[in-house]
Amino acid sequence: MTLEVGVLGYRFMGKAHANAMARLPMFFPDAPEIERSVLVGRDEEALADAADRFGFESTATDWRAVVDDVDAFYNLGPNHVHAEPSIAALEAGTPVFCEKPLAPTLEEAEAMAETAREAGDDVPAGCAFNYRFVPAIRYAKELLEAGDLGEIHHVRGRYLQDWLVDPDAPWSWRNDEDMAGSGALGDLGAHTVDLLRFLVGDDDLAGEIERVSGHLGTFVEERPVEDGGEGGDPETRPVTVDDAYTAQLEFANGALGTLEGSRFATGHKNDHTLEIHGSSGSLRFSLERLNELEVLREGDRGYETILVTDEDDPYVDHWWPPGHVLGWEHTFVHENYEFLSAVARGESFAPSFADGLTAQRVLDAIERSDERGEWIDLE
Ligand code: SOE
Repeated sequence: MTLEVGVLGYRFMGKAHANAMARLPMFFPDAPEIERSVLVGRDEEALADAADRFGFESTATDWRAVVDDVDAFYNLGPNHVHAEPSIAALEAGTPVFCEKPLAPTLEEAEAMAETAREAGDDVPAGCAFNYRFVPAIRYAKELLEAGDLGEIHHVRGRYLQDWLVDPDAPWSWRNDEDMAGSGALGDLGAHTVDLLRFLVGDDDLAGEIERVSGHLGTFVEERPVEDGGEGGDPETRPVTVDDAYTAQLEFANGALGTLEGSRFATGHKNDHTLEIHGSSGSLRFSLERLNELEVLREGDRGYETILVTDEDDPYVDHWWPPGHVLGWEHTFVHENYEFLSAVARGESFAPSFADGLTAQRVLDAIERSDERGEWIDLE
């Protein structure tokens, strides 16, 4: 059976997922057969152009006409359009793959996760945390699960970008609380929180995050609107989200965590780093060197850099011979392979909407902590 896929959104994430779908038959021959059936957006001209480039059969300007007509619905729009179409699709029994963060607000994320729960495990509802699908991250998880790092004491995650450090960088929906929910916290922090949960969240490692203390900052309060204010002063709009955040965490086993995310980290373009220290070892990962994992085992005097590109490393056998490195776009191929395979089998998929909600609870608590100036306990 060919799965018909409908996709809402044709910009950055639309392109990343469409590229992934196009790669599947060539590199993952056991993936289900799919048709890039319909691309959804509002601007008809831009949509038609994207559909043509991304290999979609048709276009639609209203997601309502699509959600119960396809075998899988991808919600890749801005955060404020995550909830309504995703809920409608799940209520129609259509599996959903939704970009992160799951929603702009905790209330919407709760409603989405509840609808996913009601739809049942045979209707997969996935939250597209693509960094779980980096081979080196999978390798790190294997080491952690095998107990190679021992008892986890410290967890550190930083996600640094710099695309807003210029005060004249244009305003976008990502600067607006109603549309985005939060700024660096939701956009970048969601990835970091999810990855740390993925790696050390099991009860026999650090467990879930139980307490947080957060601090949010906005450095530029308004930004020019692109192509706005013809003839006079440029039109500006207020920035109503954080430009950067920091947080401290306490995990169920007592491990301490520190997080940081910024759009103002001059010189850092997409720099996501994790460090974990356990009683018998440590590991380090950097997205800028995503084919590598640095591991230090008990007794070592320094980190060993492991090139995670062997044919028995996670996902690598689908691509090139050992040592022929992979990139950021491959993470989307891997997550699409897993999600669409779950759809074809009618089985659950992880990261799920429940995972998206758990990350959102942490982010929400970080924000509340900042507002109240106190630590917040998670239930
Ligand atoms: C922009 O900050 C962005 O594209 C995020 O939205 C993505 O999730 C991240 O992977 C790269 O940066």
